[in-house]
Amino acid sequence: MRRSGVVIPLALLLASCGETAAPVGPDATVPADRPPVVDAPSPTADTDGDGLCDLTERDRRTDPTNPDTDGDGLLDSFEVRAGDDPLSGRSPAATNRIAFTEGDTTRLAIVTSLDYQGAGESLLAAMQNRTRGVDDLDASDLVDFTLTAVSANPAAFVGALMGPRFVGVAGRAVLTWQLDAQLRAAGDGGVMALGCRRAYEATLTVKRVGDDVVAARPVVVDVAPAAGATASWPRVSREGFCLPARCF
Ligand SMILES: [Ca+2]
Ligand SMILES: [Ca+2]
Repeated sequence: MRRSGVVIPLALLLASCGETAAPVGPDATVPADRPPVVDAPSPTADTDGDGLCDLTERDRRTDPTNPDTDGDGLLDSFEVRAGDDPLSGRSPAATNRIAFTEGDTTRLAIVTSLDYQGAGESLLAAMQNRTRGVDDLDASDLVDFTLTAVSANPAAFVGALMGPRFVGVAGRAVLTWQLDAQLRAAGDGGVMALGCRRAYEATLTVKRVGDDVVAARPVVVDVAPAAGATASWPRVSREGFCLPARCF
Protein backbone atom coordinates (compact mmCIF):
# COMPACT_ATOMS: atom_id res chain seq x y z
CA MET A 1 0.00 0.00 0.00
CA ARG A 2 1.32 3.36 -0.99
CA ARG A 3 1.28 6.03 1.68
CA SER A 4 0.31 9.56 0.63
CA GLY A 5 1.39 12.93 2.14
CA VAL A 6 4.69 14.25 3.39
CA VAL A 7 6.32 13.43 6.62
CA ILE A 8 7.46 16.65 8.34
CA PRO A 9 10.06 16.36 11.06
CA LEU A 10 8.71 17.42 14.47
CA ALA A 11 11.39 20.07 15.04
CA LEU A 12 10.60 21.80 11.75
CA LEU A 13 6.91 21.74 12.58
CA LEU A 14 7.49 23.56 15.87
CA ALA A 15 9.67 26.19 14.18
CA SER A 16 7.09 26.88 11.51
CA CYS A 17 4.44 27.60 14.13
CA GLY A 18 6.56 30.45 15.51
CA GLU A 19 6.79 28.84 18.88
CA THR A 20 10.03 29.97 20.46
CA ALA A 21 11.16 29.26 23.97
CA ALA A 22 9.84 31.96 26.32
CA PRO A 23 12.28 33.30 28.93
CA VAL A 24 11.64 31.93 32.36
CA GLY A 25 12.15 34.15 35.39
CA PRO A 26 10.62 36.91 37.51
CA ASP A 27 10.83 39.54 34.72
CA ALA A 28 9.27 37.39 32.06
CA THR A 29 5.96 39.27 32.27
CA VAL A 30 7.43 42.85 32.45
CA PRO A 31 7.55 44.66 29.10
CA ALA A 32 11.15 45.65 28.40
CA ASP A 33 10.32 48.83 26.50
CA ARG A 34 8.39 50.64 29.24
CA PRO A 35 10.45 53.51 30.78
CA PRO A 36 10.60 53.72 34.57
CA VAL A 37 8.21 56.20 36.15
CA VAL A 38 10.14 59.13 37.67
CA ASP A 39 8.47 62.10 39.36
CA ALA A 40 9.69 65.42 37.95
CA PRO A 41 11.48 67.39 40.69
CA SER A 42 9.64 70.43 41.93
CA PRO A 43 11.15 73.77 40.84
CA THR A 44 10.30 75.30 44.21
CA ALA A 45 10.98 72.47 46.68
CA ASP A 46 14.31 72.23 48.49
CA THR A 47 14.35 68.78 50.05
CA ASP A 48 17.77 69.04 51.70
CA GLY A 49 17.40 72.71 52.64
CA ASP A 50 20.64 73.91 51.05
CA GLY A 51 19.17 76.80 49.06
CA LEU A 52 19.31 74.92 45.75
CA CYS A 53 15.91 73.80 44.43
CA ASP A 54 15.37 70.11 43.66
CA LEU A 55 15.00 70.81 39.93
CA THR A 56 18.25 72.78 39.90
CA GLU A 57 19.96 69.96 41.81
CA ARG A 58 18.91 67.54 39.07
CA ASP A 59 20.29 69.86 36.39
CA ARG A 60 23.54 70.32 38.29
CA ARG A 61 23.75 66.58 39.14
CA THR A 62 24.04 67.35 42.86
CA ASP A 63 22.35 65.21 45.50
CA PRO A 64 18.96 66.75 46.39
CA THR A 65 19.10 65.01 49.78
CA ASN A 66 22.60 66.22 50.75
CA PRO A 67 23.22 69.96 51.34
CA ASP A 68 26.95 69.56 50.71
CA THR A 69 27.17 66.97 47.95
CA ASP A 70 30.96 66.87 47.71
CA GLY A 71 31.58 67.20 51.44
CA ASP A 72 33.99 70.14 51.22
CA GLY A 73 32.13 72.22 53.81
CA LEU A 74 30.50 74.60 51.34
CA LEU A 75 26.78 74.41 50.62
CA ASP A 76 25.80 73.30 47.12
CA SER A 77 23.96 76.60 46.64
CA PHE A 78 27.04 78.65 47.55
CA GLU A 79 29.28 76.69 45.20
CA VAL A 80 26.83 77.10 42.33
CA ARG A 81 26.49 80.82 43.03
CA ALA A 82 30.29 81.16 43.21
CA GLY A 83 30.73 79.34 39.90
CA ASP A 84 32.63 76.51 41.62
CA ASP A 85 32.04 72.80 41.03
CA PRO A 86 29.75 71.42 43.77
CA LEU A 87 30.85 67.89 42.81
CA SER A 88 34.62 68.36 42.88
CA GLY A 89 35.18 67.47 46.54
CA ARG A 90 37.83 70.15 46.76
CA SER A 91 36.44 73.44 45.71
CA PRO A 92 39.18 75.96 44.93
CA ALA A 93 37.30 78.28 47.22
CA ALA A 94 37.72 75.84 50.10
CA THR A 95 41.51 75.74 49.81
CA ASN A 96 42.08 79.07 51.53
CA ARG A 97 39.47 79.38 54.23
CA ILE A 98 39.28 81.81 57.10
CA ALA A 99 36.78 80.69 59.72
CA PHE A 100 35.30 83.23 62.11
CA THR A 101 32.81 83.02 64.93
CA GLU A 102 30.32 85.85 65.25
CA GLY A 103 31.46 88.35 67.85
CA ASP A 104 35.08 87.11 67.91
CA THR A 105 37.47 89.73 66.53
CA THR A 106 40.66 87.66 66.82
CA ARG A 107 43.08 88.30 63.93
CA LEU A 108 43.50 85.26 61.72
CA ALA A 109 46.19 84.78 59.08
CA ILE A 110 46.87 82.66 56.04
CA VAL A 111 50.16 82.56 54.15
CA THR A 112 50.38 82.19 50.40
CA SER A 113 53.37 81.92 48.07
CA LEU A 114 53.99 82.47 44.38
CA ASP A 115 56.86 81.06 42.33
CA TYR A 116 57.65 83.94 39.97
CA GLN A 117 60.16 84.77 37.26
CA GLY A 118 60.78 88.52 37.37
CA ALA A 119 62.51 91.01 35.04
CA GLY A 120 62.87 93.85 37.50
CA GLU A 121 59.15 94.63 37.91
CA SER A 122 57.19 95.10 41.13
CA LEU A 123 54.36 92.86 42.30
CA LEU A 124 51.42 93.98 44.38
CA ALA A 125 48.88 91.79 46.22
CA ALA A 126 45.30 92.91 46.91
CA MET A 127 41.94 91.48 47.93
CA GLN A 128 38.88 91.69 45.70
CA ASN A 129 35.34 90.72 46.61
CA ARG A 130 33.91 87.87 44.56
CA THR A 131 30.76 86.05 45.77
CA ARG A 132 28.38 87.78 48.18
CA GLY A 133 27.00 86.06 51.22
CA VAL A 134 23.37 85.12 51.63
CA ASP A 135 22.85 88.52 53.35
CA ASP A 136 24.00 90.23 50.13
CA LEU A 137 27.15 91.57 51.76
CA ASP A 138 30.69 91.30 50.43
CA ALA A 139 33.58 89.86 52.40
CA SER A 140 35.07 93.34 52.80
CA ASP A 141 31.82 94.56 54.36
CA LEU A 142 32.46 92.51 57.47
CA VAL A 143 36.19 91.74 57.45
CA ASP A 144 39.27 93.97 57.51
CA PHE A 145 41.99 92.47 55.30
CA THR A 146 45.67 93.36 55.47
CA LEU A 147 48.24 91.96 53.05
CA THR A 148 51.96 92.05 53.80
CA ALA A 149 54.92 90.91 51.71
CA VAL A 150 56.84 88.81 54.24
CA SER A 151 59.70 87.06 52.45
CA ALA A 152 61.38 86.24 49.14
CA ASN A 153 63.55 83.25 48.44
CA PRO A 154 66.22 83.97 47.31
CA ALA A 155 65.97 87.34 49.05
CA ALA A 156 68.70 88.81 46.83
CA PHE A 157 66.39 88.57 43.79
CA VAL A 158 64.04 91.21 45.23
CA GLY A 159 64.92 94.85 45.74
CA ALA A 160 62.61 95.67 48.65
CA LEU A 161 59.44 94.67 50.49
CA MET A 162 56.98 97.52 50.98
CA GLY A 163 53.65 96.66 52.59
CA PRO A 164 51.84 94.30 50.17
CA ARG A 165 54.45 94.91 47.45
CA PHE A 166 57.66 93.25 46.28
CA VAL A 167 59.75 95.88 44.48
CA GLY A 168 62.15 94.99 41.66
CA VAL A 169 61.79 91.23 41.29
CA ALA A 170 64.72 90.17 39.09
CA GLY A 171 65.12 86.43 38.56
CA ARG A 172 63.13 83.47 39.78
CA ALA A 173 62.00 83.75 43.39
CA VAL A 174 59.33 82.35 45.66
CA LEU A 175 57.40 85.33 47.00
CA THR A 176 55.36 84.92 50.17
CA TRP A 177 52.55 87.14 51.43
CA GLN A 178 50.63 86.99 54.69
CA LEU A 179 46.95 87.81 54.69
CA ASP A 180 45.58 88.98 58.04
CA ALA A 181 41.84 89.10 58.51
CA GLN A 182 39.74 90.42 61.34
CA LEU A 183 35.96 90.29 61.69
CA ARG A 184 34.60 93.73 62.48
CA ALA A 185 32.67 94.04 65.68
CA ALA A 186 28.97 94.76 65.34
CA GLY A 187 28.41 98.46 65.93
CA ASP A 188 31.94 99.25 64.70
CA GLY A 189 31.20 99.12 60.99
CA GLY A 190 30.60 95.40 61.30
CA VAL A 191 27.42 93.47 60.70
CA MET A 192 24.83 92.20 63.12
CA ALA A 193 25.10 88.58 64.21
CA LEU A 194 22.70 86.40 62.24
CA GLY A 195 23.00 83.33 64.42
CA CYS A 196 23.56 81.03 61.44
CA ARG A 197 26.52 80.01 59.32
CA ARG A 198 27.34 81.56 55.97
CA ALA A 199 30.23 82.08 53.54
CA TYR A 200 31.63 84.96 51.51
CA GLU A 201 34.24 84.63 48.81
CA ALA A 202 37.03 87.01 47.89
CA THR A 203 40.02 86.69 45.62
CA LEU A 204 43.63 87.35 46.55
CA THR A 205 45.17 88.77 43.41
CA VAL A 206 48.79 89.51 42.55
CA LYS A 207 49.41 92.12 39.87
CA ARG A 208 52.43 93.49 38.14
CA VAL A 209 52.31 97.17 39.04
CA GLY A 210 50.56 98.94 36.18
CA ASP A 211 49.88 95.62 34.47
CA ASP A 212 47.73 92.51 34.50
CA VAL A 213 46.88 90.06 37.24
CA VAL A 214 49.50 87.29 37.35
CA ALA A 215 47.87 85.14 40.04
CA ALA A 216 44.41 84.87 41.62
CA ARG A 217 43.51 82.69 44.58
CA PRO A 218 40.04 82.33 46.07
CA VAL A 219 39.64 82.93 49.79
CA VAL A 220 36.49 81.89 51.62
CA VAL A 221 35.41 83.74 54.72
CA ASP A 222 33.28 81.39 56.78
CA VAL A 223 31.24 82.89 59.61
CA ALA A 224 29.66 80.61 62.20
CA PRO A 225 27.32 81.60 65.03
CA ALA A 226 28.56 81.68 68.60
CA ALA A 227 27.65 78.65 70.68
CA GLY A 228 24.05 78.80 71.84
CA ALA A 229 23.16 81.72 69.58
CA THR A 230 19.60 82.03 68.34
CA ALA A 231 19.17 82.51 64.60
CA SER A 232 17.64 85.81 63.56
CA TRP A 233 17.78 84.96 59.84
CA PRO A 234 14.43 84.00 58.22
CA ARG A 235 15.55 80.70 56.66
CA VAL A 236 18.04 78.36 58.31
CA SER A 237 18.95 74.85 57.18
CA ARG A 238 18.89 71.79 59.44
CA GLU A 239 22.67 72.13 59.68
CA GLY A 240 22.41 75.75 60.80
CA PHE A 241 23.30 77.47 57.52
CA CYS A 242 21.66 80.77 56.61
CA LEU A 243 19.63 80.18 53.44
CA PRO A 244 18.46 82.53 50.68
CA ALA A 245 14.87 83.75 50.89
CA ARG A 246 13.91 81.25 48.16
CA CYS A 247 15.74 78.33 46.67
CA PHE A 248 17.11 78.88 43.17
CA1 LIG B 1 18.48 71.50 47.70
CA1 LIG C 1 30.23 71.48 48.79
